Amino acid sequence: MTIHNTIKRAFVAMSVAAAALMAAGSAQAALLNGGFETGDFTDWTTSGTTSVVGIDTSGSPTASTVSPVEGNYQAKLVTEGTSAGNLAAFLGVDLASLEGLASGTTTDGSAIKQTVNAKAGQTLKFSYYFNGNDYLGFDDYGFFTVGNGANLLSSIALVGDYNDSGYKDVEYTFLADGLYTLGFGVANTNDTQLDSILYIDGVAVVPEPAAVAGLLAIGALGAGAIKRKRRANLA
Ligand SMILES: [Ca+2]
Ligand SMILES: [Ca+2]
Repeated sequence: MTIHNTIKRAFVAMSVAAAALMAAGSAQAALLNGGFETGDFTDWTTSGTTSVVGIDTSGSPTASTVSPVEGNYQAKLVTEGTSAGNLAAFLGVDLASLEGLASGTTTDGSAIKQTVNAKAGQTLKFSYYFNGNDYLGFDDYGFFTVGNGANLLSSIALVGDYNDSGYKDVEYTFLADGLYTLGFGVANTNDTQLDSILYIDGVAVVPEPAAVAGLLAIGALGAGAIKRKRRANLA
C-alpha cells in the first residue's frame, strides 16, 4: 500500500511537472517561420502534398508564375493529398465545416498547421494565392482554420473555371486570449481529378503581445476620454 501510494505520488508529481513545462512552452508559442524562409516546413506540421518553393510555374492549365510575396520562399499545397476525413482530423475541424465552404463532397486535400499562443486584439495576417485548375461541378477550394473554425479563402465558384485569385492579403483578429491551431488547406470536390494549388506566404501574428497591452491601455484611455466628453455634452 505504501509502495502503491509512493508510486502514485511520484506519478502526480511528474504530471504536475509536465503540465508546468507545457504551460511554459505554450506561453512562448509565437508564430515561427511564417514566411517559410528556412526553405522548408520547420515549425509547421504538414499533411498531404505540400512543399516550400521559390517562384513557381507549375499551375496548369493556366501555368501562372507565382512569386513569393515575402522573401524567397512560399508554401505550396496541392489538392491531391490525404482523404477528406484525415484532412479534417489533422486540422481538428469537423468535415462538415470544411464541406460547408464549397458546393459538393470533399474528396481529398492537403494542409499545414502551427499552434500559437495569441492574445485578444492580435491579428493573424497572411497572403494566399489560389490556382484553380478545375471547372464548376468540381468546386475545389482553399481555406484557413483558426481553432475548430474553417474559413473560405477562394474556390472555383469564386474565381471561375481554370482561373486564379492572384495573391490576396487576409487579416483575422483574435477576440480572446488562447492557444490556437492555425491551419491552411486546399481540397478537391466531387472527384480527385484536376488538382488545384494554394500558395501561402507571410504568415504573422501582430503586433507583439507587449504592444497589444499598450494598445489596450490606449484604448481604455480613449474610452475614458469619450465618456468625459459625453458628460461634458450633457452638462
Ligand atoms: Ca516567404
Ligand atoms: Ca479538382
